[in-house]
This record gives sequence, structure tokens and C-alpha cells, in this order.
Amino acid sequence: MKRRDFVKKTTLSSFAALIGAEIVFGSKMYEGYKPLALQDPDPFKMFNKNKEMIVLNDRPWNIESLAHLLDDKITPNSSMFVRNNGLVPEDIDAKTWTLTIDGESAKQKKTYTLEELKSKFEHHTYQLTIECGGNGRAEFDPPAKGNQWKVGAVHCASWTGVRLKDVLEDTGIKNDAVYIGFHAIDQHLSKDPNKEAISRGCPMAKALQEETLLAFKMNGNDIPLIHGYPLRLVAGGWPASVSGKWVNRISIRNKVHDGAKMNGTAYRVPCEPVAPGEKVKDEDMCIIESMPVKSLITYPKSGAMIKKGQKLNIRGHAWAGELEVAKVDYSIDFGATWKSCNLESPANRLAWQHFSATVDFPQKGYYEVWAKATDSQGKAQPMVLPGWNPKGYLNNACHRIAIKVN
Ligand SMILES: Nc1nc2c(c(=O)[nH]1)N[C@H]1C(S)=C(S)[C@@H](COP(=O)(O)O)O[C@H]1N2
Ligand SMILES: [Mo]
Repeated sequence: MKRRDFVKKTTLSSFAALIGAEIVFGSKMYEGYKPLALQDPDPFKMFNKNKEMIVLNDRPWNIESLAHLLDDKITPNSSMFVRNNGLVPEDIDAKTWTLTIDGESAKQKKTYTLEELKSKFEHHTYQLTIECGGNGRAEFDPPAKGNQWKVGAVHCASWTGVRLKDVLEDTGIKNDAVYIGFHAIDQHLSKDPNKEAISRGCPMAKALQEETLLAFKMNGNDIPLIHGYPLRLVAGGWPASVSGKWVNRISIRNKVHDGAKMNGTAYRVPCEPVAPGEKVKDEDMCIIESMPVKSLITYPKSGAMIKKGQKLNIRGHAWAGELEVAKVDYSIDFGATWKSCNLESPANRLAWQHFSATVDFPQKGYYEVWAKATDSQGKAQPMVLPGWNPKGYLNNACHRIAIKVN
């Protein structure tokens, strides 16, 4: 019989640390044996996520948050949704990380180390709302393909970094620049090195905004790996797909960026409304830019029960892409009448705004509380589903929670 190679003590203790318990008969495990507990990766542990979150897909990892988990004013990592188009990179070394600026409309090609970015340019911190273009997709009919996000694909964390503008200007921008496109290191699902998982971008005007960051910190710490460590583009108020994670190259383009997921139905909607299910010609599709006005009731959790005569304090957040939210109203009679909520100013431009209200219920029974935000140009959230589109983007219908008064 072959001599059995037993698991090394160091491996054993790292297994135990991952499992979170001593492996009692660990000394009997032989080399190469992987405990069952480690065979199915636990995404909640791996990414430090709240266990109530919903895993929509494990290849690539897509994990949705829930309204009541988004109650914090600044979203902590534990409640932030995860959206990946490709494979999460491993073994990242921030010390050797570089960012290259290139493209037809860059005056030169220039590469910066992370240290150079940090030491050469001023640091800025902003709270930025990032919502997946497909948030709310689950409600569209006929159904749209893709992750069936309900309401939880949005977050507003505090991001610290340097302005993309400062870095682009340091490299030099030619007069004919119209767009930027990001490139990142996450592999395409096929692992084909010639394919990118995603490479999107935005017009120069958005790229040059004060709040558009190349971020290296989230909520005061290194960005968690799953959210783009060590360097992430953050463009608040626009579909989150513009906010490239693990960014190592930004191209200044003399045309609309044509990277992966810039064409077809990806992050594009019919320029004019179409009937549900209708086929739309490619030239009639427009790239999503600023996200529409929306709100989320984060307290209480839907299904809460209260006693008759008890007032209910509700609260949540509202955001409106590039715009500010002008007001938030609530209804307890399915939208027949509305009352106004208290609404706070944003911490900075492109940060979500907090609202609250004290709700009185006239008698015992079942109620729904609906919230409706209106942006600074007077556009309000629709009570019912907004315009159907092939990939189910931009569902900003009113959020609602159920309440029972006993
Ligand atoms: N490199 C890279 N960046 C990316 C993606 C990706 O797959 N790869 N997904 C985009 C999409 S579609 C969304 S919704 C957001 C999700 O950000 P989060 O996972 O930090 O919540 O990241 C964007 N940036
Ligand atoms: Mo997204």
C-alpha cells in the first residue's frame, strides 16, 4: 500500500479557519483531500455579505440585496449587491497594479502605478448612488432575459479616489475626444483572452465631472475584491455598468466607445417607446445615460405588523440619476391620495437622499405603503411598470411594502 500523505498542519489550520471550527479528526485527512464544507464556496462568507441576500447566479457571481438591508445612509459592504459579467479576478497585487491611459484621442499613452495615482493627484470622497440598469427587471412582462433583479441592485457607498478628469488631463486630451471606455482584468466567462467580460464607458462630459472618480477606497477602507479592488471607476447616477471594477486601462476615444456590452440590446433601450415584446431595430436603440428617478422604503421591512392606534415611522432613500430629488410622497390607498415625506438634501451631488414620514392608519386591516419620488424637473416615478424594453432596463415603478394593523 502507498504511504499516505497527511494534510500539512498549516493547511489544516487554514481549513479550520475557513470553516470556522476545529476539524476534530483533521490529522486523519490525507493530502489533497478537500473537506466538503469547502467544496461549495459560501458566497456570503467569501464576500462578507449578509446571509439574507439572494444569490441569482454563481457563474458569474450575482447577488441581490433587499430593501430592508439597504436602510443605512451609507451602504456597508455587507449589504451591497454584486454584479459580475465575467470571472472575479484572483491574486491581485496592488503594488504592481498600473492604469494606462490611451486611445485615439489621448495626446500620449501614459501608465501610472497605483502609488503614482495616489501621490500625484488630489483625493476626493463622495457618496455615489450606483444602480444596475437592470434593477427591477423581474417585473417586466413579457419577461426579459438576464438576472431577475427585484429592488436590491442599488447602493450608495462612500468612495475615495482621484478625479478621472485630473488623470485624463495629465495625460492630455485631444480636441476630438467624445467618449471614454474602460478596460478591466476580469476574464470573459469563456476564458478566451481575446474577449472582454465588459468594457463600457461614457461621454467626455460625464468623464470630466468632478464626482467621476478612479476610486481606491470604499467606506474608508480598501475596496473589497468583489467590488473592484484595487481600482474602480465610479460614475454615480449612471447605470452601474459604467462603473468599471478592476480597471487597468482607460481609452480616450474619438467615437462612441465600442467595447463589450456597448452594442445591441446591452444597456440600450428603444429611443422611442415600443409595445411590449416588439422587435426593435438596432439603429432605434439608445445607450442608457442618467438613471431615472426612483425610491426605496428601507424601514420597516415589508410585512411588518403594528397595533391599532400606533403610528408608523417609515424611511428610505430616493435618487434621480444626474438630478436631485425634489420631493417624495407616500400613499396608503393604492395611489389614490398622497402625503409628503420629509426629504433631506444629498450629502453631495449624485448621492441618494433620505426620506421619512410618520404614517397614521385609520383602522385595523391590510395596507400597502407606496413611495413616489419626483425629480427636480418634475418627473415622478410611475405607479405601474414603465415602458417595456427588450432587456428589461429602467424599471423605476414605485416601491411598496405591506403593513398589517391588528
Ligand atoms: N470589470 C467589471 N466591471 C463591472 C462589471 C463587471 O462585470 N466587470 N459589472 C458592471 C455592472 S453591470 C454593475 S451593475 C456593477 C456592479 O457593481 P457591484 O458589483 O460593485 O455592486 O459593476 C459594473 N462594473
Ligand atoms: Mo449592471
